[in-house]
Amino acid sequence: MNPTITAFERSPDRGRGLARDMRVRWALEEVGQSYDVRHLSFAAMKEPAHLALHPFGQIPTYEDGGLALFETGAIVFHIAQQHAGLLPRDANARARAVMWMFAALNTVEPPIVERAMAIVVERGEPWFEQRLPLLDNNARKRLSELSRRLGDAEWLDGDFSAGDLMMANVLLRANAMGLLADYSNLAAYLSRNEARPAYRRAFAAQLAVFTAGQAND
Ligand code: GTB
Repeated sequence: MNPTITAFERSPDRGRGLARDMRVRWALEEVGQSYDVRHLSFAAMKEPAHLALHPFGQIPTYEDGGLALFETGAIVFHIAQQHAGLLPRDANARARAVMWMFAALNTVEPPIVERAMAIVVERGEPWFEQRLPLLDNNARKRLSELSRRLGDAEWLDGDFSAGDLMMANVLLRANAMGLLADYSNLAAYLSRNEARPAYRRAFAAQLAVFTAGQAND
């Protein structure tokens, strides 16, 4: 039986791959695991059946046999532990790849998402113009620190790993706001990730859902 993930029935990102099911799809594609997708409306995400799986009423979730998970960090880590290809065998290299997964989720993603959400939610508010430079600074600070560390390396630490997968997925959101324009190595790093066949398959799969939804309108 394939694992089943949940994703937006109609993603607000219009198929740009910014919703977080993308990172789970990509991980599954990297390890060659086929999967099924249950598409949910916003209303269905708040109903008891989904809340039993995800206490915060969000996507994605992951179900495989008797296991149900939410939180993309936990899901991608689980996939990476179950299959070869996303975490190095060497124990120290493996710990560093996991460190980069946490860095993506805990350190780099928050200021990027905070800026993105403010633009959507606070744009009409009187404080928005004053707050934006602060949010901008916070996001750019992290990006410049990451840029400095990456330098001209191909991947964050040795070979491609789940750390790169998670970091690149976070950078997608930064790139969608034009924030990578000042960091050519991060832009090139993101392009390298996007060129991976597994990424392209995952991207095409989520885009197809959006396109099919439009055709049914
Ligand atoms: N920490 C959780 C994880 O990593 O799994 C966060 C999950 C999450 O934020 N899920 C979002 C969700 O379900 C979808 S991905 N939101 C509905 C809700 O909370 O009610 C976030 C997202 C949404 C839209 C865009 N976009 O339009 O560009 C980008 C990202």
